[in-house]
Amino acid sequence: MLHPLLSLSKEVQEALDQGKAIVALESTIISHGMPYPKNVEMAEKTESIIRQAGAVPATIAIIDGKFKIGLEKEDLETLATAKDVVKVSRRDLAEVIADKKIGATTVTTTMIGAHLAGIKVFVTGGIGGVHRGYQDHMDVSADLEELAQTPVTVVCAGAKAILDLPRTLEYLETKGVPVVGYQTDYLPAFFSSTSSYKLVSRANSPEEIAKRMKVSDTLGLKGGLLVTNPIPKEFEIPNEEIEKIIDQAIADEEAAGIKGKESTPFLLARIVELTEGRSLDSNIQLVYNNAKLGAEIALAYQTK
Ligand code: PSU
Ligand code: MN
Repeated sequence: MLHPLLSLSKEVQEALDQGKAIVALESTIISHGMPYPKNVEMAEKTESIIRQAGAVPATIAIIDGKFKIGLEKEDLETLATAKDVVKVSRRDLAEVIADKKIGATTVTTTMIGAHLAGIKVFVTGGIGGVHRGYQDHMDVSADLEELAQTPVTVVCAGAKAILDLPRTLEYLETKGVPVVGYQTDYLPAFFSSTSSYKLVSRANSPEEIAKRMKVSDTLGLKGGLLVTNPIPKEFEIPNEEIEKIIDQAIADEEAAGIKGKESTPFLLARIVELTEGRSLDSNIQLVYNNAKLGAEIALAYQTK
């Protein structure tokens, strides 16, 4: 029986029926994470990379009072261009569905939707985390709590230095979330393929990750697994270079008095402006790289 608040595309429904590998994708990255028209190009190409790898993409959003799992081209265009798209985190979910507003799902709500639909793997660019200056404002993304309570594997390129990376790792440790370096021993830092923060977990193949997911299922552990996949070297922006830009973006944010859910979208947009689009190209490339790995993990999980 289909969940009353889910609406599945034909492609996703068939994939579920046939036990095919499926990869969930978020929509906040489209509506609040990148400018038009690169956002919609990125969304379409990410889906096609997942199909080419032999899995089925399922981009998720809130449309017409339901979790829509698997979007049409028009839905992507709407999310990429409409001005009234709500950024939906866990606390906003019931309201946006009840009021039939159009909502873009963050990492948190994409995990919730994927789990309701029975999808185990989700690909994004970067997760939210503990923001810098936490001791003053206590801004911690709900993404970290979701990773602690929803059993979906999230593939990302680590976290940006707009966040406090060591505190983010500590938080995830406390919450029991495995943070796996994909073919690396150090936390990838989004635009940069590495950082000085050592991880305690590494995997060298999609099969290894799929095996850990199965064990986690069998144990009945409630949280997800966070796979951190370094941006390919040719697209990275060196740490020293991006650090200055991030410091500037955070200073601009403080000057503008931006807080709460507006913070991450503001910083992402400001970094794109300050790098004259270079950060956007890196951001898009790391999503493509994650899409390929996510599809491989979903396939390995499905065949075990
Ligand atoms: N980090 C990025 N790009 C993004 C986001 C984070 O590099 O688009 C989005 C994701 O949807 C993530 C959300 O779940 O921002 C986190 O927002 P907040 O910090 O308000 O929890
Ligand atoms: Mn926040």
